[in-house]
Amino acid sequence: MMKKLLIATHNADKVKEIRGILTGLDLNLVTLDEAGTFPPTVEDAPTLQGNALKKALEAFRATGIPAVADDTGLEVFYLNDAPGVYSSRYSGPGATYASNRKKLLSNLRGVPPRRRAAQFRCVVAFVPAAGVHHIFEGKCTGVITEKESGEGGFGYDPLFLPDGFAETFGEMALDKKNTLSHRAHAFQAFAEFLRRGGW
Ligand code: ITT
Repeated sequence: MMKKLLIATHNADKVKEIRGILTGLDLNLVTLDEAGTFPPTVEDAPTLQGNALKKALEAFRATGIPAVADDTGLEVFYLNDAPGVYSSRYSGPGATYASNRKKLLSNLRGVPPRRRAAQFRCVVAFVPAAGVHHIFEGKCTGVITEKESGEGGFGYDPLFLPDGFAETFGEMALDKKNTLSHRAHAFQAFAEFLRRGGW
């Protein structure tokens, strides 16, 4: 029988990417919305790993289904790695993708391209059973552009130019982002663990 795996995120953009990365694995993927209703995880851990694990654990406890979650942060070196673990709430209560991008651009106003280096870091936590967890990590380095380009992707994508490429994640086809992104690397490591019989 196909194994059931819960994708423990409320972010539909992430679900789309994770489904794309995990295609080809013999898994029955279910989303939080399909698994029932329970309170969202309060992401109050000080690290990406802490929040990823909290999301996966709470989803597993609420549903009994083996659960995987990711917590992702954009680390801008000029800003001492901010917004980092606060990426989703960077512009304060009621933050949106657009207001977060605006705040990032304003905090980098006048900073030249060579000092705009950044990386996305994605930590994946997998809870297959009570008392067991596994952690996987992926990153993608690049530069924060001076203006938004592209309508694709989500979050900070229109401002992130991955190293070695001429288009931002916002301009890039999803299939392509899914071969080189932080999330792709982290979930490919998870997929490799599954293929080797880790679960
Ligand atoms: P869940 O916790 O339900 O998974 P979330 O959107 O809150 O959803 P995170 O805490 O990991 O997820 O989000 C961090 C923020 O970082 C997210 O809201 C986006 O603004 C941004 N982000 C995450 N992954 C990204 C990506 O691949 N490209 C661009 N921005 C991304």
